[in-house]
This record gives sequence, structure tokens and C-alpha cells, in this order.
Amino acid sequence: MDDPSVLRSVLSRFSVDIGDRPPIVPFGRGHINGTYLVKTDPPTVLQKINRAVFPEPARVVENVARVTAYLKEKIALDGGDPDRETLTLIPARETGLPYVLLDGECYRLTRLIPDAASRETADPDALCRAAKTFGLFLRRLEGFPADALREVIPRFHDTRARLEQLKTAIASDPCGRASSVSREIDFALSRESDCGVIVDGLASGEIPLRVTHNDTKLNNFLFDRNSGECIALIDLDTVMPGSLLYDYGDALRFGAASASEDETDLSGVFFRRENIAAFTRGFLDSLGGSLTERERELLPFSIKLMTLECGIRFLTDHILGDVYFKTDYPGHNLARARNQFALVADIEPRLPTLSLLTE
Ligand code: ADP
Ligand code: GN1
Ligand code: MG
Repeated sequence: MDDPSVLRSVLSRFSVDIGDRPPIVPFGRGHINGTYLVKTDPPTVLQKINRAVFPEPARVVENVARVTAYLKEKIALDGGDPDRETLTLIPARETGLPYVLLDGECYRLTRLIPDAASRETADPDALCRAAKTFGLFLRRLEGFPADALREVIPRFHDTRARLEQLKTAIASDPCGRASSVSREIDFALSRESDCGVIVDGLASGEIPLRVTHNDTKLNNFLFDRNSGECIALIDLDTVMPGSLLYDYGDALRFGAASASEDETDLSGVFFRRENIAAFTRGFLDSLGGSLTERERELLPFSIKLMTLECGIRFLTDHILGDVYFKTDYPGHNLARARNQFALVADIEPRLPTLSLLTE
């Protein structure tokens, strides 16, 4: 946890009534930012943006401000609740900016979306609901001027570039870990020909470039605690032009896995067909009409590719000494990589039968 006195000092710079020393507690299970629930009245969420991941953190928050302002207009036009269906950034008291800079760090404050929670696991019904929320999110962003967004992490979902980053990590091997993970390295390298499929489709125009979320894992969706409805897709740091195939694949990489992302008993790690079917149903109901033939055809493959990409990223981070994703114990990233590769191995022979779900 960050120094609470620093967090308090940051908090006092936002335009919020902080009352009498509200408790500040770590919140959520994200792998990137420092996230704290602040028990102001009403409650807020304070985040320290991860500078190792986002070299220009203020640009990240500016993107989020643009996206949420646009979404709020669309939500209001649809008769929805703009304060509930997307994030609300609280400006800094003196500057009016959506962030506070202190000692080289960048912080933002959002309103806690009340009576809502993210989930680490989901049944088919919840996944179908999440898919509809995702579809709505993409449709609402259809007219958003993509050139207004900074590319905060260049080539974020470029699986070929991710494989190149793995090769570079192996070559530099700063912690001497590469030789102990040769099986995992071989697993990734032997799938090199898969890595370019979506990026090549984007480059040729066969796959449309859209404004996408780029981090649609289940715990970035919020569900209403009472009704179970899925109400919002949050964690908007990576909203950038991309392919919806990566979003579809990422949602299922996590939401259709039989076990958590870091489960080490790989005998119980596989994709649940009923979860894939439910998310796909919600997704096609919501967006099916706007998919191209090629996008539809690549839906099952994108689950595999996104899972492979994530495994490659975890493996790369393990080799580099755990410098990107937050870890809870030594070897955590390697456990995650093995888990993702087990999922890839599970889905590969099943791709033809999964295609039936997308027809
Ligand atoms: P990270 O980039 O580290 O994943 P997130 O922005 O996803 O950070 O926040 C981490 C978690 O905190 C989310 O998964 C969600 O559970 C919770 N969270 C973040 N912001 C809010 C909010 N405004 N309202 C409710 N929950 C939130
Ligand atoms: C990170 O921020 P979070 O925890 O929602 C990562 C995603 C990975 C995911 C793997 C900005 O997501 O790309 O798929 O971990 N976010 C960033 O769990 O790198
Ligand atoms: Mg998150």
C-alpha cells in the first residue's frame, strides 16, 4: 500500500468533501494501478496510475475524461443513468484537471459506482449480461473521434510485437530465468504463425479498426448487487483504436476459464463451453449486425489468440523480473503464463466445434 499520508495529501487536492479523515483501503484486484476505496460520503475511488506501464499517465486520464464525457452524453440520450453506467472523474480543486500530480506520480479520483461489484468468476447468465454491456459500450463509442485519443501503450494488442518482446527478453535474460522456462518459451514460439492473424487483418482492412476497450476481463465489468444486471464496463485506461476481436477474446479468456488466471493445478484448467456460448449469444445479439464475415469467422480463434498473447506477456514479465504486472509471490507471473498456455492447449483442438456457436 502507498503511504497513507501521501494519499491523504493527494485526496485533499481533489474537489471533494473529505470530512473527517475518511478511511482509505486497498480495493479491487487489478494488476496495474494502485486502487483505494476512500470512505468519503459518498464514497470515492482513488487511483495511482502505474508509471511503469503508462509512461505518460496524465495522457491516460485525459483519454478517460474524453471517453467518459462522450459516453455520458450517449447514455443520457438512451435514457440511461450517466452516473451509473460509466465512470465519473472528480476534478482537482485548483486546476480543474481530472488528475493530481505529486512527486512525479499521477492520481485520479472517481465516484464509487454504488451498490455494484466486479466479479472474478461468472455463470453463463452473468456472461451473457456482460456481453450486452460490452456491445452497448462499443455501439455508444461508434461515433467517437478516434484521433482524439492518445495511443497510451503503442501496439498494446499486437500479438506479433508481443512475441518479439518475448524474444528480446530471452536474449537479454536479465535475471537468468530463461533457461528454466524453455518449455514455456517453446510453446509460445511454436505458435508464431498465429500471432499476426488479427494485426494483418487490421492492416489489410479485412478487419475494421474500431474504438475498442482493450481490457475486457471480467473484473472490469460492474454488476448491480441487487438485480445482478451488468451495469458498466470500467477500467477505461486502454480505450484506443483496435479490433473488437481482442475484446471478445479477452472477455472469454478470463470469463470462460474454469479456474482463476493463476490456478496452478492445471488439470482443472479448461474453457467452459457453456460460458463461451452465453457470452457469444449476448455479443451477437448486441453487435452481430455490424460484424464483418471475417470478424465472425475469427471469433473462436480470437479466444485462443488473446489467451496466448496474455501468456506471452506473463512469461515475458517473468523473464524480465516481474516489472509490469503486480505479483503476490515469486513465480506468480510464471504460474499465470502456464495457466494461460494450458487454456490455449485446451482450446486448440476445440476450435472447429466452437465455430458452430458463432453461426
Ligand atoms: P487496474 O487497471 O489496476 O485493473 P481498475 O481501474 O480496473 O484498475 O480498478 C481495479 C478494481 O477496482 C476494478 O476491478 C473494480 O473492482 C474496482 N473499481 C475501480 N473503480 C471503481 C469505481 N469507480 N466504482 C466501483 N468499483 C471500482
Ligand atoms: C491487466 O488492469 P487489469 O488488471 O484490468 C492488463 C491487461 C491484461 C490483464 C491480465 C494495462 O489488466 O492487458 O490482460 O492484466 N492491463 C494492462 O489479467 O496492461
Ligand atoms: Mg482492471
